[in-house]
Amino acid sequence: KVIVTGALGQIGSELVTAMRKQYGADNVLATDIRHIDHPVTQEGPFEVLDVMDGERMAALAKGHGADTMIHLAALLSATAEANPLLAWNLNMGGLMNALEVSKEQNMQFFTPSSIGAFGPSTPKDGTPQDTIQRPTTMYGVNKVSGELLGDYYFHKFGLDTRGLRFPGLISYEVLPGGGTTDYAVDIYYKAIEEGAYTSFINKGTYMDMMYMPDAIQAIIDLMEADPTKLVHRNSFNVTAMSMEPEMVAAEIRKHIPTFELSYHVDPIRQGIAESWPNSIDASAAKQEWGFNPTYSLETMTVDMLEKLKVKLGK
Ligand code: VAH
Repeated sequence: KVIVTGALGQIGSELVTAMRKQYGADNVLATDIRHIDHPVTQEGPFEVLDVMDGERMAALAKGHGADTMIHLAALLSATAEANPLLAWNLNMGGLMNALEVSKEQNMQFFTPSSIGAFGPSTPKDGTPQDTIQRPTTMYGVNKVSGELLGDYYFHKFGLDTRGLRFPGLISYEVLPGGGTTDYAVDIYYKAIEEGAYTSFINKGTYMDMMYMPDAIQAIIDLMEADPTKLVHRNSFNVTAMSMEPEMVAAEIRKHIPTFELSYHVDPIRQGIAESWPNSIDASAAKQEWGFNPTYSLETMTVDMLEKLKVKLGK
């Protein structure tokens, strides 16, 4: 039985649906800071939860009889950079509550890290699983702290904590909120809506990306992995592709030949992007629990454009 925080977010909205299909709807309690009409709130148990309220989190987990905590509620990189103190309090306060509740109720624990956990002094190409992590963003500080806390609760209390350093995630269900990699989602929406996109990330800026179905499968595969095989825990590098805006545009033009890409670089998010790796190495995830992404830039583009045409009624 699973409890999910941030269940209405970009990852949560799809993970809840997938887990309800796999484990039974009633076994997955979705929570988020507010209620909206959505399959996540309509197709299984849902409760309003502010992750800063540890008491209510503990009560909801206990009432549900949860044995697994999926903690997704957080502010993403650009939002965190604009509100660093709020980001520290929410990202770390929420995480500590989720770790403490999981420890008290002996739950298996998952929370995402990010390529944002790396910084300018990290090797940018083929970024190793174990390497220097001195991020220069508040989000990155949150993610490195989160990784260290996850390993601490594992070594100190035996809590079964596991995590993934996600690249930019691309999906058509729920928009990411306030991320740096969001250009790679926006570009597909605008390609359908306007046939053109003005990117806030500059050409030639490489970042790791992955299609959401692969991210969801990676969470489920990691959580079901044989713990005796895990050398690492918080958190595994995972990625499916390394790309920059021109590459996405070229792929879109195979379907919309007149698609135009222009640039209006946002110095804040460009700065964040340039502090992150170009391409990380996911071999530890592949070796320790069989990580195996299935979508490439080409097949992701076909699926994104197809699904968005329907979603946007074009
Ligand atoms: C962000 N989408 O842009 C998130 C993610 C690696 C990127 O952490 O902040």
